[in-house]
Amino acid sequence: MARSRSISGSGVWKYLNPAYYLRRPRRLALLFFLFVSVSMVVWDRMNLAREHEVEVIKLTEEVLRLEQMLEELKGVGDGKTLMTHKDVPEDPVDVERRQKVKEAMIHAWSSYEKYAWGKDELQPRTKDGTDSFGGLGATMIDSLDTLYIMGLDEQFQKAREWVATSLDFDKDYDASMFETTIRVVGGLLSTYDLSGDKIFLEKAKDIADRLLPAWNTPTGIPYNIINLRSGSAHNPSWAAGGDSILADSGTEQLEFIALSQRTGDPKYQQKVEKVITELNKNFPADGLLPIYISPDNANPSYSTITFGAMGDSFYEYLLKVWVQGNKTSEVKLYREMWEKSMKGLLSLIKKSTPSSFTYIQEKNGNSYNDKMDELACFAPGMLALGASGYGPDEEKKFLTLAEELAWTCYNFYQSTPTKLAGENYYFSAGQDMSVGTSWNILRPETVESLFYLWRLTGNKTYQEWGWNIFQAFEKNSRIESGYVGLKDVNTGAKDNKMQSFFLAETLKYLYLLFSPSSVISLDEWVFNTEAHPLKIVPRNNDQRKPTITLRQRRFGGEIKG
Ligand code: DMJ
Repeated sequence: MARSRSISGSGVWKYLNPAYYLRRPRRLALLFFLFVSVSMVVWDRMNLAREHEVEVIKLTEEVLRLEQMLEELKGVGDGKTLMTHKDVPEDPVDVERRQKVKEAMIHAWSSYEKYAWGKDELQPRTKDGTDSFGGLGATMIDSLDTLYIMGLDEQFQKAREWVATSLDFDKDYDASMFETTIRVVGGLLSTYDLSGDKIFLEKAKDIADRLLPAWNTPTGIPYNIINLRSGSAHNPSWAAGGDSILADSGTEQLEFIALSQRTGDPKYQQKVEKVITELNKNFPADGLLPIYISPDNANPSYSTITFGAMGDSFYEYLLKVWVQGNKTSEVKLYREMWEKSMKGLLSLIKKSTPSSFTYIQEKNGNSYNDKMDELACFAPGMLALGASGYGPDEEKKFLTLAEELAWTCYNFYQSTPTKLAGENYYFSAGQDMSVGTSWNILRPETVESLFYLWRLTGNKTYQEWGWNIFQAFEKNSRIESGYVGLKDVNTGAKDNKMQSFFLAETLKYLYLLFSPSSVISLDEWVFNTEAHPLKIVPRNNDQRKPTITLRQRRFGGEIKG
């Protein structure tokens, strides 16, 4: 026993002794071979396990995606297709801020309800209403989708009853076809898309039919004023040489294309698309058009080139029709024209001194003007929305430009004693920006851009900036009977108008700034220039049949993400 123990003991130890192998090279080689083989098997197994893990993750993601699709399909017909469901936990700060914005909407709406029901706009200080748009209930219609999105059910139902029983477009009134389209046609169509309630589509068709004769000009570029009863149309007397205004003539495409899609009648789409093909005939290489265009021969007349007043939404709609048309080859022309215009926009970009604020100049002939309207603060949002259609380098360049311009626009607010922006700004060497026209009429453009930048970059800074602007409105513009603009952002002196776009746009964009991205997802909706979201549906050139049918959504609280 003692002997065998010592043999087996020395047998184990000798294999662990390196000298044993040095004396036997063949065994050393065998050992090395064994080591390499085992290592390869282990390495191979580990790789396989890793590949499996990746595969499992991919499959889990796919299952989640399919589950989500199933959820959405289950919602078809009860209005739930209008939103995407995602169980993402919400930041409690966002929830609280969203509530505050909703409360602001309740205050604005109940003031309108109390003092100006059915009128176009509320005059909060005199506690009455005024018909600034011919008595079309502009604030009522502009507010419908905001009420709906915020889940203000009772208010929405009461407004719906007014639309069904009291809204009458048969008015001997010379209306702006631009304002009437973006507020009334846009507001009604958006509410139809959200609710599926046919009354809104019927009314949208009624007013659009009254506007249609405005396009009966030698070129198809519309007259900008039209009598809602007689259909007689003309241009405003103050416009140069009886010309049409660029923004007023090129900002009906989204609404009228949407109307053709929803009614199955191509006539609306044909009228507005003709304007773009006409303007494209002599479209300059830099894509910049002066603000006055002849409806007789489509020639631009010597006038300002601007991304501010009277130019702005023409450029916005070139991009948005491309988005509305699912970015397909059928709407390629719009994207091409927009990209040309963005080349032109780059040629107007300048930096201030000493603080290097990026701004967009205006141009007249060959001379540049260091002035930027607050209205042009829609441009950062437009650039952010359009950036993803470029290749990676251009995308980055335009997104960076959007962020720089948003910083400038935010500073339009921050640089005044009330922290509310004036109407326009001048830039001069060594002095950065100074306010020109110093009123603030509750405009939305900067918060609109902050909304897009927040959605598209996920950078919470934009929410903070939006929150600061909201607080400045609360502090300076809120009074017991609604919200007013300021006559002067330096002194805080108040005016007497609650603009309808404050409820349509400013409060809606602020509300969405603190809502999950799935609420009115940018993949499914496109906002018109008055912030009325229109559902993106397949573009159909054969429009004999309606391309979408929506049933009415049961009301039950705010639209959830
Ligand atoms: C709104 O009617 C629209 O946003 C339009 O495009 C520009 N003017 C106002 C808001 O400032």
